[in-house]
Amino acid sequence: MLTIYGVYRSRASRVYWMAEELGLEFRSVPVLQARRLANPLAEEAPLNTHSADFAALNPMAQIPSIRDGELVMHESLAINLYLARKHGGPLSGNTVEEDGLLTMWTVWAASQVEPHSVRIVLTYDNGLENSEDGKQTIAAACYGLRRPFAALESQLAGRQWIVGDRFTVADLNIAEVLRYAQTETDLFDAHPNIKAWIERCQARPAYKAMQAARAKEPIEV
Ligand SMILES: N[C@@H](CCC(=O)N[C@@H](CS)C(=O)NCC(=O)O)C(=O)O
Repeated sequence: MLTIYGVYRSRASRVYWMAEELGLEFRSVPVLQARRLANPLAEEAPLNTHSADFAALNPMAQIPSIRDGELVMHESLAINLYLARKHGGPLSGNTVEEDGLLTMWTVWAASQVEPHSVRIVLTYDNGLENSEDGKQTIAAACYGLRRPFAALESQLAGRQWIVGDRFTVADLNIAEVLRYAQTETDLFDAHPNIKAWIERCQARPAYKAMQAARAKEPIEV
């Protein structure tokens, strides 16, 4: 059975959403971000990204990781590409060419979008969104997102989904990376194709199931 290491309040959310989409049975092993703990190396600390047991599994010291049979994998977006390819169906590529496009859009999300969107969500996580520094960070991140938003807005012109005519792993991966910027409603209002598309993605039952599980997880640890 697939094992997912992580918590819903982390980038593991992407993998939990994917597992729901594919209807996979999975086991979840809670691993917290070390930064959320006062003393992650304390003997009584819950399993976290700095724990020796987790380091033995993932030397990158980040969540999520998965174990699937003999395979151990890290990197949320790559894990989702693997799960899509392994389990097939509409979320994966129908052809080698489609597969190439799913990879292209995923790499684009990781390299062009996430460095900016993550700065926004971390500013909110740290409660700094109303501070001068926080406002500047968010403004700079929105500026960095202008080209990626323009590119995605044009890709979605006249289409419902990013690759092919159906929801795929590319939609899921990009929607999760863009979720980190969703507090910036002006940005989404200025890009109606993206706004409607992310609403379609987030209306999916599997997304809602992931969010329901996430809501049950404590914020304070
Ligand atoms: N590119 C990696 C990034 C993983 C990552 O940064 N995960 C964060 C949680 S969202 C983490 O584990 N941080 C370690 C920590 O805060 O101690 C992925 O997408 O899986």
